[in-house]
Amino acid sequence: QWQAVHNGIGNTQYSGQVTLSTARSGSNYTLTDNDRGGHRTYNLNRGTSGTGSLFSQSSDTWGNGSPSNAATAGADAHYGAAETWDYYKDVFGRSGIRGDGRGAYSRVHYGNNYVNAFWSDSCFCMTYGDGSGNSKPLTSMDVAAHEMTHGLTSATAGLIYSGESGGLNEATSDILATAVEFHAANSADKGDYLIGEKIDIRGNGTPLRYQDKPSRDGASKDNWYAGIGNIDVHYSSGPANHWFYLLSEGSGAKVINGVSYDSPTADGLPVTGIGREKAALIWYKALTTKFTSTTNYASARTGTLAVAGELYGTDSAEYKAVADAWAGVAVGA
Ligand code: ASN
Ligand code: ZN
Ligand code: CA
Repeated sequence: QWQAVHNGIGNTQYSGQVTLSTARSGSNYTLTDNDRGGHRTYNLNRGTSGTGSLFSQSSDTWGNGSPSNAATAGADAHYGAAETWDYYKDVFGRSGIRGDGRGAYSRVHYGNNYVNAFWSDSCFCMTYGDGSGNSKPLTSMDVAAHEMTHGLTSATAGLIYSGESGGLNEATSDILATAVEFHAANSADKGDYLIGEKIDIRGNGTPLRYQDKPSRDGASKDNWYAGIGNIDVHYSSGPANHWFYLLSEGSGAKVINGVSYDSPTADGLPVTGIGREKAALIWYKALTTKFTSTTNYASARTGTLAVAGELYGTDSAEYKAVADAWAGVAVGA
């Protein structure tokens, strides 16, 4: 059924003032995005089951930038879902997480002081806690894109969430989270190679993860080693995140959007970057055409090299950079 799309205004906590696609229902507006498969955003109001209530109000201006206003987290989540949809569509020609034109839905204000966010295949939805003190909801754009990308991985390669495939599953979510953030070109949330830099999950202002040198978080691994499959998937993601940074930007020190990076290589040899767009495209095509549920680091190398060969040729600079970046994270031939 056809419903006119309205341009609401979102006053988000993390991404400034943004445009939100909304719909009209009787005398109210709702957070329903009919530009993007009917994606809806719901308020759990600290509940932990069901959908709570669809955000609905007489004004089409949502939130005020403060977490004490319930619609603020709704605006952030609705925005993050829209930017992720647009990135998949604009860059990969993919219509939604499952490629079928259908929007997922978001639930915010899950539980009390809940410091996490998660994707669920069974509800085809993502869920966000309000964070510590219910004041740092986990609704930043990169976290939204990370969670939605778990849905994409599940619908495609199906990388099992343990062992090396689990690390690759986590890295896929971080890689596309970064790609979405840069693509959005939001002046209040500029692109970076950091994950969760807005949500202050550690309480000291540092991000959750770093892609230039994953060990900056104190736990993630920069390079592959035998046995990396035995650590938490959020740490075994390190080498693939590091590979993505090296392939995008190259090795060495660099400042991007005011953030300083320094990416060393495992073999001490330099890597020349090919740009983030090509790096993300290679990963996406490998995810959707080469990877399977049991892909490990060695087969991720093989799969991404095969994609680079198909896209750019085996004599190309891109093919060489993919190989060099894997060598740079100690994944060899
Ligand atoms: N936020 C976490 C993640 O997406 C939830 C989990 O551990 N699955 O990785
Ligand atoms: Zn994850
Ligand atoms: Ca980020």
